[in-house]
Amino acid sequence: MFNLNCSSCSLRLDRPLIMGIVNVTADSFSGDGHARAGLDDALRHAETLLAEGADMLDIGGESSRPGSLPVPEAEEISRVVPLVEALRGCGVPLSIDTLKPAVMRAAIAAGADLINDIAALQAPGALEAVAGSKAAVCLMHMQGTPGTMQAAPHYDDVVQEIMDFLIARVAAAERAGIARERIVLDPGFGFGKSLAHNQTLFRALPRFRELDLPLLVGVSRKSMLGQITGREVGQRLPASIAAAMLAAQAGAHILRVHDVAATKDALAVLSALN
Ligand code: 8Y4
Repeated sequence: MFNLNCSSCSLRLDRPLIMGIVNVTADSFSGDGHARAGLDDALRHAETLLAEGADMLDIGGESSRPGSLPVPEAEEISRVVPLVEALRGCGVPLSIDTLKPAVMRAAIAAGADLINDIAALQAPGALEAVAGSKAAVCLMHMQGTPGTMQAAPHYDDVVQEIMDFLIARVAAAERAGIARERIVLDPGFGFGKSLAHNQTLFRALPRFRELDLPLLVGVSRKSMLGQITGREVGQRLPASIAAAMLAAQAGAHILRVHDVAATKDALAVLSALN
């Protein structure tokens, strides 16, 4: 059984945990022209996910979706830090989805427990930002960058290359002073991968357990599920649940999902009937 050491917590990973996704965007305008604070929307959404039984929250101030553009560092900090301040003490660990060291430092100072970095701490200063704290980190594989990664993904051996990458990033993290007890790994579904790559990777999930670290899997609503079902993003709940349950059966320790209540029910059935 794995234990994950976060800033203020030691997470038991003896059953699949649900990480609920909270995106905080720029202040938007509602249909009637009134300003609606991105922060208020995000806070209400976080409270819904907590009521639904999320085991942790993943707060993101920059979209990592294919084709998305970077957000300036100061803007990302001004989106994420107030949310961390408002949610710290909510009873579950707070994860921050960022690849920027300055955002990591600010979020950790505000009370974040885990850094979820789709670039696996490769940005200059990122290893040091986490090493100088007690936060946990999720090291994810991505080929390319969010802007271009889906253009022409290529691998000779997708499973081996991703395992080798993750092994190298764990070594770099340990050299920087991040203990293994603080590390989670993620093959990064959809990040520079064709449907065939995602399928090969998914079927190989049991092999990632050989790395002897906890695994996080994020497939919720992703385009691979759209390719399989022909459904638009808003109609991918059944597909997301099926994929999350398969990931749980394959040994995933943390499931990153949009739909916490549905995932929680499905996990209850999985655990009661398998
Ligand atoms: C609809 C909604 C379609 C969202 C696509 C998406 C992962 C992650 C993302 C993941 C880890 C996303 C930040 C992509 N995916 N972090 N982040 N693992 N660790 N796309 O798989 O949700 S964002």
